Amino acid sequence: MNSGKIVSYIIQAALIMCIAACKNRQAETITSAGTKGNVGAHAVKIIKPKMVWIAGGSFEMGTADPMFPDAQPVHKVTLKGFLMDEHEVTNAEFQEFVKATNYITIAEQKLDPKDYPGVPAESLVPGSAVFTVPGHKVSLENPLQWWQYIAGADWKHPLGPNSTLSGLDNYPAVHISYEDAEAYAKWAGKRLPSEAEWEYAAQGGKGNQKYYWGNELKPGGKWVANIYQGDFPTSNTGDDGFVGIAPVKSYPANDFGLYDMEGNVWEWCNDFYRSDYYSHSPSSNPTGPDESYDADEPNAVKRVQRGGSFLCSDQYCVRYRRGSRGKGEVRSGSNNLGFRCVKDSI
Ligand SMILES: [Ca+2]
Repeated sequence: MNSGKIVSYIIQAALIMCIAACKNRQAETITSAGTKGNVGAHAVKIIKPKMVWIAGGSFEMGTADPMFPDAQPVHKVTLKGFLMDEHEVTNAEFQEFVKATNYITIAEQKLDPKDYPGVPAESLVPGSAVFTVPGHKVSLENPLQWWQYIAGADWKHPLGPNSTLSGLDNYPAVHISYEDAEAYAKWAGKRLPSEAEWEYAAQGGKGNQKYYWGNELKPGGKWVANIYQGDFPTSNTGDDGFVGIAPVKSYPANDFGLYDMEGNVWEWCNDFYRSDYYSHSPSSNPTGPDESYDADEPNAVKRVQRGGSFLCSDQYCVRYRRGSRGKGEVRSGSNNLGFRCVKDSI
């Protein structure tokens, strides 16, 4: 189960059932990297946005791995070239957008009573889903044991109302819904990637490998992505250097010069999600189906998410592996969900 489903599930189940608890309570460089900036009350060295040119070409999209039936059949896709952010949009970058536009994210907005019949309006408090380590060993069947709807959790308060962005300027912005990511992209003169663009970029020219970086989990004995080590969800060893989210560019770039295409945080794509799309996807510059459909939640409008997060491992959520797909309701977020942008040309 990925973040979007988690959130809508949580809102529909946990929020309604446990609303009282919630009441009390988140190639081609366009600009150069490493300039100084001032965010909030502290001066920091901010990694400025940089895009790389992804030359057009053809690739095999999807995976034959039986664990991912919605990523089948594997099919050839040809794409035009495009520019892509070299890393996920950071808190510092998102803050520039909010300062310029006074944008209020979905997680900061009051929930619409029409979407939650039977729940008192005063109980529909803004918030978002936060991964919370259970105090005891749990079954992996019920994500509500490690996902909590936290009132006051949003991009500025990633772990809840008492948390801040202090020291997190170069971390990916999280609790970002599709609508939030789309608004940022428009402001920045960019757009969200198609699912095909995202996968082509993530493959980095490597083709049919188990992971985007190759066939070995730890090439040369080193972790090359921020995922989860240990006994999920109670015991994260942080063997890869990070128990939670990592700053962008903490691991090596792929052969296209892109960082963290796998692990760290899920990334929104522009395509609507349908599990059967690959069976009839166009071979040239596909942009997704005309509408979404997920049999698990047929009434939810969902877009594609890709790449997995710091909570993925081979024990749970293996969707950091090459070709696997994710999905999320367009107004939902969580503290392992972010995005990056693309554009057609400078
Ligand atoms: Ca990790």
